[in-house]
Amino acid sequence: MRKIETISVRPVNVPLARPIRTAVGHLPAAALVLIDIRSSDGILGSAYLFAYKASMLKPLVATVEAVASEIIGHGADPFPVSQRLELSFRLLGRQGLVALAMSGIDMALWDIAALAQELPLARLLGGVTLPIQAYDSFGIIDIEADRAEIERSIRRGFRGIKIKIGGGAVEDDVARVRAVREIIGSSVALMVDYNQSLDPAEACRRIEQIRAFDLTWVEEPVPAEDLVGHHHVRATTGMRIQTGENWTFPEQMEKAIRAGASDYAMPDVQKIGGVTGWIKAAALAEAAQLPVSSHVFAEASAHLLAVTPTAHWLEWMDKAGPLLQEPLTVAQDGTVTARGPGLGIAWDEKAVARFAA
Ligand code: SMN
Ligand code: MG
Repeated sequence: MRKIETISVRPVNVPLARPIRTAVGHLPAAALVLIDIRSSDGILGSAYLFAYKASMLKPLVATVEAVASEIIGHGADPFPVSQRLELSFRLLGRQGLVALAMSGIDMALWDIAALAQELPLARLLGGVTLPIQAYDSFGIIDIEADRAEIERSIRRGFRGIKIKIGGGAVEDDVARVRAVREIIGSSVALMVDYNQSLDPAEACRRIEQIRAFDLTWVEEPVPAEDLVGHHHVRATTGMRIQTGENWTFPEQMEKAIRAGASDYAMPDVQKIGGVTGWIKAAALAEAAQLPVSSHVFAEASAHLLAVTPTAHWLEWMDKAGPLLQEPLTVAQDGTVTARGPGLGIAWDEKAVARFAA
């Protein structure tokens, strides 16, 4: 049986081509934790986690190492490992950094499983690597300073653009949405993301002000855990609501579906439980007829959306690209096709050393 021999966990801080401004905080760089699992037959499975804040790198590294200590020397098959860890952490609870650690280890183990067969993950899961339509994801934009970058995204072939809004006056939201709609024209999809910054009444008020701009979705208008609030905004405004990046494991997705919280689903592979969690989430979405989009993690998400029955959009917000020997790319038609074998993650160790935190 293939066993888990060693697990290496390394923090890096990767400068972002576009720092991410959101209504609830700004991210100047991508604080990532790299996970490398070596199996007893010498296969190296790699994945990464996004810590959001540099201050969380140290605790996240420590948490991944603590969770990993429970499985060193055990079998490397992802499904029994996920079951073992679920039981082992049932008393503490699988949330927060523990959930991220489990998801990251799961992704690296699936990378090993696919590399062992010399297959792209999507093929190991019974699919093929497919071109997935992608939207270019911006933060809160500065209309003049970011105009050229948005025009460049359209020239690169993106057929969707997302901007973050909120955090200021509704007039600022309207000005930004109007400007982007004018820049991209009527045939390119436009999504907005409030990053949980409003209460339901204010969300309804603001949506009335921006709904004229043909929005594909309004994302996380209220706090992620406020499922009743999400449903209220959806039912009151009739606007298509997107949520899911903060669902921890499929259980939270199921609760959101039951609450009628959204029209779409966007699980985040580092919170939904890795590849193992995503497979379950894709089945829940199909049963509920919810189109599924990804949240960051383009490398793993491109494989997973290729085997997601209701696949919708891939979010393009490149974080790990500068660390990879062969970064993922966007085709001229605005699609992203997963790279293999495995997850398609092989580190450029010189770059990793340069950005070591
Ligand atoms: C987001 C992504 C990455 C960092 C902060 C915020 C955002 C999104 O919620 O959906 O792009
Ligand atoms: Mg979001």
